[in-house]
Amino acid sequence: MILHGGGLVWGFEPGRRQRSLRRHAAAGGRERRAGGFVSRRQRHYFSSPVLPRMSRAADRLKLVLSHLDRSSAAVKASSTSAPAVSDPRPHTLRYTLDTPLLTPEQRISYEDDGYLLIKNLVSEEDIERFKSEFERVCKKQVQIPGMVVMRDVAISKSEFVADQKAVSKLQDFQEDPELFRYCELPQILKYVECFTGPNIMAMHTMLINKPPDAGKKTSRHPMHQDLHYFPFRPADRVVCAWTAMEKICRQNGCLVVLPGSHKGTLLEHDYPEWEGGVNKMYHGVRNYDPQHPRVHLEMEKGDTVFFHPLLIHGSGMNKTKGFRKAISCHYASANCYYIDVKGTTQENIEKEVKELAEKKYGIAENTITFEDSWALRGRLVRGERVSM
Ligand SMILES: O=C(O)CCC(=O)C(=O)O
Repeated sequence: MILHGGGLVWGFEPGRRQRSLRRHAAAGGRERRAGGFVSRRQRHYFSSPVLPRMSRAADRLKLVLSHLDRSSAAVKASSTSAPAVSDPRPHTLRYTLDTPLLTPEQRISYEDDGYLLIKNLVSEEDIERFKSEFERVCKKQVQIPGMVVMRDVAISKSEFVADQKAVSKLQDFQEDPELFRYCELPQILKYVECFTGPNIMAMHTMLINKPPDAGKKTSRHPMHQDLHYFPFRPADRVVCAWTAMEKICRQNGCLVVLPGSHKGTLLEHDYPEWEGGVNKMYHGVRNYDPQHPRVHLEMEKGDTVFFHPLLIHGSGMNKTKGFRKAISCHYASANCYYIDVKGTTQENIEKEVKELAEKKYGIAENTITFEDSWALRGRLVRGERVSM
């Protein structure tokens, strides 16, 4: 799209594009989902491998949309609240795929910022069911093979009660049919597909029960990139879905993201040197720009954020007396491939994961690889298990 002589003109079919944008605006974005807004030609435009002037075009499209008369509900429902980090270089649309679901604004938002927040995606009823199952696990009424029940470093050393209040996270719930329903929710998968493509593996599952901070700031999650934990690529075909199980705000420790950081590389991670201690496996990114703009993702129950595995993110301290719950799954395209992390910044996490897996499965040293530990956990949720 080129702003030309004060008017809005696309590189092709200018008049049609202009009318189309206005129609879209008048319909508050809904027309897009019916397939009417993005024509086949426009879809082709968005999927072209090289899009010169894309950065400028993206900014201009945002500007135009923000000036058109759109209903505020549509804006809230379709986009993120993050300010875009603008990249002056021309670049390709590489992080999102050509599917009919995402609006142009949503695609551009994910491309620029590395995350996309969708309001009200998971129902109250489903969330209550996940909460009930979480309680059953905490009370040991169900035992799930392979599931890791983690405790906050401050709480596990105290005299804290032995029910769900002692549990800060469930990890690897892929064998729990009730919790795993989250990973198979069609409304989640239809978004996931926009990043992974049609063959989808659920690779990593978590239910996070961030406890009230016991005064040592250990309820914080250090800033990190999830790719640090994953020996599979390409990173752009991996995405996390993270759903708020209640209202999540700065007080109870919402997610904090550095928009645009997904465009960087995987950085070195290690345990942060926190006075009060740090939770097991909570590695933090070593060197990132402390001046990089931050966005606190305040979310309502059922809201879901999808984010790229290179996006630098973490979560704050829970300063309330309640537990802050969220459920998440990392998905990867089943066409991804495993890499050898020897000689890379991921060696430290490989070592730790292998040791943990050996302990968990009661097996001898060096009988399980980093790759095995993921291949064992991964479950196909849609399409065909090609290479994962
Ligand atoms: O839910 C949170 O507090 C942060 C979770 C997170 O970033 C992670 O486990 O990778």
